[in-house]
Amino acid sequence: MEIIKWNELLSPYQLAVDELLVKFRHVRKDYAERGTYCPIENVEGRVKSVYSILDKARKKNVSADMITKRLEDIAGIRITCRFVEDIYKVSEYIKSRQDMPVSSEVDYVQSPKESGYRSYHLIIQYTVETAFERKTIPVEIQIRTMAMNFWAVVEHSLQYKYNENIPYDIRDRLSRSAEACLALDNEMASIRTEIMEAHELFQKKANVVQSILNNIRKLYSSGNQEQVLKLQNEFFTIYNSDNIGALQEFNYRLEKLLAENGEQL
Ligand code: 0O2
Repeated sequence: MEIIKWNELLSPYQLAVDELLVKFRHVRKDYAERGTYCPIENVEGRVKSVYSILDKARKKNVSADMITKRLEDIAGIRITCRFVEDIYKVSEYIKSRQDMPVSSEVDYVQSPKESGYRSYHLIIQYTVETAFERKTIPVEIQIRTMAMNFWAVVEHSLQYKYNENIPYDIRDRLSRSAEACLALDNEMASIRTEIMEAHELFQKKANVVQSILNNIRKLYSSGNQEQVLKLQNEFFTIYNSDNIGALQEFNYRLEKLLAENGEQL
């Protein structure tokens, strides 16, 4: 067996994680620009450290030359959602993408692990092109709610602390807190529509205010500055009234003025 060049070996995994982070963050941006609720709340990624790879390989009895064939979570993406329903929306979305072919999936949301762990796992076969090669590698995507994530992160660090032999009383409390997380997810699901509407309203307001400010700036540099100052004062009055319809109408007026001035919107 040859010496393992870990940096070279892990480089395509890092590229896969970097590319996938850009893609999922862009999905969030697309939703935000439309002012619609995004089922992805947060996305993070990592390449397993060499120490964790060796540790997992030892536990699973995988020889060094089989590591990249047998360990499918060397590259990992974690997506957190607000609601359980969103987990399934995100997983369906991933399955619909051509660049993320799914090779396996496990639903630990419907069938939690004995530990209480809940999450949706997908393994995708993702193709990267490095400077020297084209390579298809497995990437594990974990999709979970924020409540599930909170529990899993705490439990994971306890497993690490106790070398996977968590004392019975702590395991018992973890089990009860897993139930509390499940209850929280269920409660949140029951008020999902209200939360989504509030989120969308906020996003719509933020977008229209941003557009108004851009339009005022364009009018200021191209037209009658005294008139634009009056418009800015008018904007503040409308803004304080907290009426999205009035803000949209005001923005429409600004766009008309810009069009009359022959400005690009
Ligand atoms: P890390 O440090 O997060 O990477 P398999 O052969 O498929 O049964 P594998 O590969 O362990 O075995 O798959 P599994 O069980 O789906 O676990 C993959 C990852 O899910 C784990 O990676 C954890 O991140 C997470 N996970 C699974 N079970 C638990 C659990 O009971 N508690 C917590 N907190 N996380 C869990 P790693 O390599 O264990 O850890």
